[in-house]
Amino acid sequence: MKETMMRTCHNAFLGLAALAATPALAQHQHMDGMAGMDMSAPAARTGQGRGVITAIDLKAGSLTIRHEPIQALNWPAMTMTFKANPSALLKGLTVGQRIGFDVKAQGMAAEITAVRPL
Ligand SMILES: [Cu+2]
Repeated sequence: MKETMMRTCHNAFLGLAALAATPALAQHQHMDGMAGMDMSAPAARTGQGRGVITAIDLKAGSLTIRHEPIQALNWPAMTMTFKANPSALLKGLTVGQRIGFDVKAQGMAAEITAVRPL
């Protein structure tokens, strides 16, 4: 019992301490639906991913990718929408295309900063 409580406290502390570098999974999964939530501003982190484009929104300058796990960001595989920065990255891309990409994540916002056709 004591051990369980210790572990719980320890994990909670680690979770808080790691927020800047490694947002909790739930935070990432809520990225699309809780954009208005006020989070403290963690440092931007970057990673590289691979996945298949499932939607492109030229008007919004965004694309949706069914991506593989991104270890550098501690993200599991999922489908999510990214802002393309710059939006010109979307030029020439097609739905169903498999790409490699660079992503910059800061709090609830995630941007694609580079795209490489695979
Ligand atoms: Cu994701």
